[in-house]
Amino acid sequence: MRLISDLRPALEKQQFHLCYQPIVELASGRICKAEALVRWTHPTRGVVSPVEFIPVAESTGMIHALGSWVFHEAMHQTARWRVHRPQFQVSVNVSPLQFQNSRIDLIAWRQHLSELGLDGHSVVLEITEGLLMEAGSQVLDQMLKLRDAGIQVALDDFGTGYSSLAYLNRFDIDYIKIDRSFVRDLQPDSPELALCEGIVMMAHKLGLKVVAEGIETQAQHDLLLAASCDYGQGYLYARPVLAEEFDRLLAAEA
Ligand code: G
Ligand code: G
Ligand code: MN
Ligand code: NA
Repeated sequence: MRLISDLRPALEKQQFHLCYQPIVELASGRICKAEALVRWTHPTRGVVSPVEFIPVAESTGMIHALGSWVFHEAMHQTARWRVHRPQFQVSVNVSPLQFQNSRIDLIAWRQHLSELGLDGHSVVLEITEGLLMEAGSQVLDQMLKLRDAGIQVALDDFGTGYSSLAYLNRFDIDYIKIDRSFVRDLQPDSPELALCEGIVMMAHKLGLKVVAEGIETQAQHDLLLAASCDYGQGYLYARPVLAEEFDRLLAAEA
């Protein structure tokens, strides 16, 4: 497949960029965080989804360089947004492979944060259950070091993997992101609502905050707010947008 050979020089050729999707506080409706989502503009195919190229980047080992680039780029933006909103957080997705063999260059990441005048709380790393499932001592060790730097962790796509509940206890996690498959079918008295309510109740008892993903309708927003869910993300508020467009979203509510 051509993607493999085209992906290799893509970083150098500056073919990647980030989009940001707002995460709103459900109670106030205000944007308080953003999720960074990487995009690749292929010279002939146009914008390629990360669903297609992240697995390629993982299998070729390029995910390490790409992951570092995403982190640096996202933190650069975060520093800009925190000038006006000191509590603003940006979350970045990390591949499980970045944790294996201690491949995340924590020293470089911490140095970059301090150069930008950012504390660790500026960033949330979104990880999937797959990482925790296979977690050996190296993964745990990296997670502890990240947390020492103040970096927070969100469990992404929650509810789609196996035995999620055990991980909540074993790992130091700050946020749960309820997978959008639960949000899609939310109705009053639906099993999905019961699940969301249960997840929120459990999370709060464990001291975690909850983000619901894929909110597309006001009815879904209202049900999640009534279920005491903390934050929401989805097309109802905004699609993932370029940083300049995100600036306008922030300015519009200021
Ligand atoms: O952006 P989009 O909505 O198409 O995202 C599709 C998938 O790609 C999501 O599961 C998301 O977590 C993943 N993804 C987006 N950006 C990144 C990234 O920078 N690194 C990794 N590892 N995954 C990403
Ligand atoms: O796996 P992860 O949660 O990182 O994936 C984020 C993905 O969800 C991105 O591809 C983003 O474009 C997509 N997304 C964000 N909001 C919505 C939404 O309201 N509906 C749907 N169907 N997808 C969404
Ligand atoms: Mn995510
Ligand atoms: Na998700």
